[in-house]
Amino acid sequence: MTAATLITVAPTGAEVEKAAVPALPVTLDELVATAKECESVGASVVHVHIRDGEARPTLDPGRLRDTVAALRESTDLIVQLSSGGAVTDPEANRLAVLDAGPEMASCTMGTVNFGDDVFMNRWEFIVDLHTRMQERAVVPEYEIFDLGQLTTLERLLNSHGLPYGGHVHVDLVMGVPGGMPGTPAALVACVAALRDLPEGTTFSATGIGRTTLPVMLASLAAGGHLRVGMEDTVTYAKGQPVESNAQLVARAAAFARLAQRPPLTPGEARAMLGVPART
Ligand code: KMH
Ligand code: ZN
Repeated sequence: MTAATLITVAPTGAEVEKAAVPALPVTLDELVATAKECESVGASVVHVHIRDGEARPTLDPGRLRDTVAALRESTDLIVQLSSGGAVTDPEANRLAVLDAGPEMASCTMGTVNFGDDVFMNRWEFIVDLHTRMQERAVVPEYEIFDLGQLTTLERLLNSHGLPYGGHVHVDLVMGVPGGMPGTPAALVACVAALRDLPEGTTFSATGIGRTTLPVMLASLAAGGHLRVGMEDTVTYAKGQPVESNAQLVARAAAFARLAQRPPLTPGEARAMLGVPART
């Protein structure tokens, strides 16, 4: 059983609309303020999607660079940029995310239906992303939306080698309409499949929408880590909108402490994930 808990906050995402959820952080100032609050209550990684001046998702290279710099200056959080972007983002723009110099980036292990859309991740694109991360010293977090994507990860590592840093960390994104369900049974099936990945592989899990709590509790029980945030859920409890990302991180940290697995600090998280210490 892992001794402590990595808590990742995914504060914004690409799908939730600011107009519908005013508490969603979309400007750089809002994102930095959110990140600081989340760090203070137990987050050690921030999974970042950014928005443009009209709060629409964007992969604008200048904005991404400014975001990485601002988060590094204001927090000690590990900055993980999303290479998934929005379902409409072209592959070239998603690859170019790495040019912004993040410590980590997400790397999704396959195509999945995504509500009424399709989140495209061709094999050749996955290989390109993985090898560019190796070359640029970016530590991946492998995003898993369905069980078979763990087999794709095994294929990737066998054919193209370990990620930069040598440690394999996966994030189970559960409960997306079109992907695996956000249930303890599905999580246990994924945990069983992790046995085919390199020794020491770690996992986080997040449940979309109302699957947040069962996935969080199942992950803690199975020795996993946690991702929470308004990218994944905007309802705290029935009829109660999420007030802030920090509210979700504080709840995750409280559950982690109850499980006798308190939150990792960012420094401890870097050591676990193979991300170089900050100098
Ligand atoms: N917005 C989704 C289409 C990632 O960040 O890498 C993709 C996503 C995964 O959120
Ligand atoms: Zn994301």
